[in-house]
Amino acid sequence: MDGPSENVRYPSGERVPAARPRCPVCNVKADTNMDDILTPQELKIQIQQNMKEHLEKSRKDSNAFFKLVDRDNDRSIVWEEFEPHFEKMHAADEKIPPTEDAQRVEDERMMFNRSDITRDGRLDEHEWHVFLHPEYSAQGLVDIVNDLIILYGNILEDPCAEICVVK
Ligand SMILES: [Ca+2]
Ligand SMILES: [Ca+2]
Repeated sequence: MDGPSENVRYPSGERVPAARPRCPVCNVKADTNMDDILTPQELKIQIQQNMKEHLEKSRKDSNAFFKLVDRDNDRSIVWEEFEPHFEKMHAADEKIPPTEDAQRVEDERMMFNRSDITRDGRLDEHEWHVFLHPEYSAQGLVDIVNDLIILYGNILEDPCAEICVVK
């Protein structure tokens, strides 16, 4: 802890309180006045900046991925164009190849169709971004919350379900 020792006293004799402990992450750019203390306002500004940067990066990445997946260059992606990429996207973090897991394919297809805001069976660049990053869409957030409610509702109804989810 930095700050005055117990021997530091005001002229009145009252002990000067020790400074707050240094924030271990205060050397980050969020501490705009460099006082080693993050105020709620500094933190809020940094979080907003991080979200903006993440959104810009995710848009850039999804636009590059869009061009790769859109084989016929018609500026829209149908499920059949995406499906060959599905396994590659998730192969590293799953024991069973995702395309061999019928439930996994069904869930992914549901997410694909859910992102098709215009309901024309194809994802344009905006819909594609919503598909890859539902957290940036109001409807995507609602869908995520509803999925969690259903998931945890099922767990509460079936005491065995939690064990199954952990596996
Ligand atoms: Ca296409
Ligand atoms: Ca569409």
